[in-house]
Amino acid sequence: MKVKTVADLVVDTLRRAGVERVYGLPGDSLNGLTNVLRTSPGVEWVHVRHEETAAFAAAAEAHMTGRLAVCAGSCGPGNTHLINGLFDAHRSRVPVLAIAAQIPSGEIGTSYFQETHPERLFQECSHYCELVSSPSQLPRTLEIAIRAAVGQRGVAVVVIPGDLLLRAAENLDVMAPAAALLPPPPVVRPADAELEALARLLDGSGKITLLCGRGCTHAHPQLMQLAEALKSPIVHALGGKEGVEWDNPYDVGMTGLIGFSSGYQAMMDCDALLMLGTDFPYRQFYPTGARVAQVDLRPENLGRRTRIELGLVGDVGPTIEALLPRLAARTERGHLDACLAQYKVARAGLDELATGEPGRKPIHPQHLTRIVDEAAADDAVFTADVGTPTIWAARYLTMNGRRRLVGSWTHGSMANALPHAIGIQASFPDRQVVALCGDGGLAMLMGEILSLVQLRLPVKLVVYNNSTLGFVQMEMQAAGQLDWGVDLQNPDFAAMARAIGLHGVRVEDPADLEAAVREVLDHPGPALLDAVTATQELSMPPHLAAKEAAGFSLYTLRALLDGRGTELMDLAKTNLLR
Ligand SMILES: Cc1ncc(C[n+]2csc(CCOP(=O)(O)OP(=O)(O)O)c2C)c(N)n1
Ligand SMILES: [Mg+2]
Repeated sequence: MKVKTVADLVVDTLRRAGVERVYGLPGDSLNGLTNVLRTSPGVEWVHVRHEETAAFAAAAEAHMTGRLAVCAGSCGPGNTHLINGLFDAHRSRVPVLAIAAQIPSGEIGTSYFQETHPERLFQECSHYCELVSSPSQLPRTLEIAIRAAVGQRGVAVVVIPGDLLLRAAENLDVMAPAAALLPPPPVVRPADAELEALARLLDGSGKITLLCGRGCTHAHPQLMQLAEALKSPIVHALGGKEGVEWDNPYDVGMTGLIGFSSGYQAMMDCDALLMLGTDFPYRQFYPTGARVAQVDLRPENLGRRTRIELGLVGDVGPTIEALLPRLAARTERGHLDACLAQYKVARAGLDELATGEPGRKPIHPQHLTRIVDEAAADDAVFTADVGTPTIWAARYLTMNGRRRLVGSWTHGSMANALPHAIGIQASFPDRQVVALCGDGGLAMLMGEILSLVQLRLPVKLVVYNNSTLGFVQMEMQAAGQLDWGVDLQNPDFAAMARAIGLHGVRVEDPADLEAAVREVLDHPGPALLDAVTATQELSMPPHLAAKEAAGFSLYTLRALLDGRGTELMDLAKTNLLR
């Protein structure tokens, strides 16, 4: 009988944990593992071109399924490349296990070729991060890592020297059965006394607004009941969009730098703000005069963004269920109706921007996103690059409880859309996956377009080809600086895609936009839409602070002094003369 190696044991354990694929790139130190994956049924090796993609892909798979996803990198640079994607996974609180191969065990500490110390490097982006030094250590170390990633929802890293992977496995009798490997999520609700205190705070307050984040994802029905009982408008943070915005008669939009004025106003005009499953970070968008209560599963999140009067530890759904019977139902809906009316105005203003006139180039990104939204499948999965594609996704994609939206909302890393899409399409081969890519973001991990063809992943890439690092350009302008160092000299992305083996379409005229979008979305294989969009598109915060307004006039003055009148005309034409 074949002797079980440590690598066999790793793959066995992954299979027991329900893992179906490992994203990565091989290397000498990882060969023991890839060699087992080559022949083992049930766990697939997904070969990408950059390890950062492997980590992003695993993060997106974990986001979609809620289950453990796995990536792997070879020693030194191979696993160092994982780091940014692991930060994204960890900060998005999705369960990802990273297997970081290490140099030969006998060489550790000698400054050997490719030597790094992943057990130190990955500390900050993981709940658990350990070096395996002997075969007898492996079963428990790997199982602890899996439980940490799943139970605490985040990243765990197991560092294994390449030679160890090839050694005979020991200590197999300690291995946990499948049922004992994955900690099931508990039901967490606050104690009765705290629920009473929250009910008293709410009953004693006039206008109440709810701020909802990603912690509300599975609590849609309870949230509707709470908003009805309190007659409260619901504002959401970006992480809440997937789970909160759809089929929601209390929705008044988002707040924050990329939100709408109505979301901002609903927060500012309330007497009490109830934060539910959100760690929305921007302090300047919280009300100053309101009483604030917060419910979060993680105690460390309580009160760290704004001063709170009451903080409760609990899951949003069960907490609302336990709270509802303690609340006095209201009939007065003045605050809710005023916020809904403002939302209607804000929404109409945004919808007005999502249009284009035939023959009038360039295409507005809002128009592009609206058409993509209309043409995409009822259960499409969208990813959006950090940069302005995130803004357009937040404002123009319609969620419905079946569609999903994945992004780098917390870590805020560029270049996430394509690698996230790879993880989603690999794990959901039959769903339509649409990546909204910046031209800067796409270029950053552009090698992965090759993976779409090689792995036969029919991802649809929509490129917002605005020839600039647009979001940063806008930040510079808002700070009163001249935008500088943001220009992108781009190829014809559609021609490039065709050369690689994708279906590529370039569109410049709004008249051709809808047909182009449908052509790309309807294509059975991977496809890319190169949409030439406006370079100077403003996406102002919902409430332009005096500081930013002053910044803009300063920018205008500087640009004129710098002889950049044409660019200013473009900015005015794009944003004012529409
Ligand atoms: C890895 C990384 N580098 C830099 C940044 C800072 N940054 C945020 S958005 C952005 C520009 C994105 O440009 P592009 O992808 O072209 O999208 P656009 O905003 O133009 O639509 C930059 C440089 C970041 N968030 N992540
Ligand atoms: Mg750009």
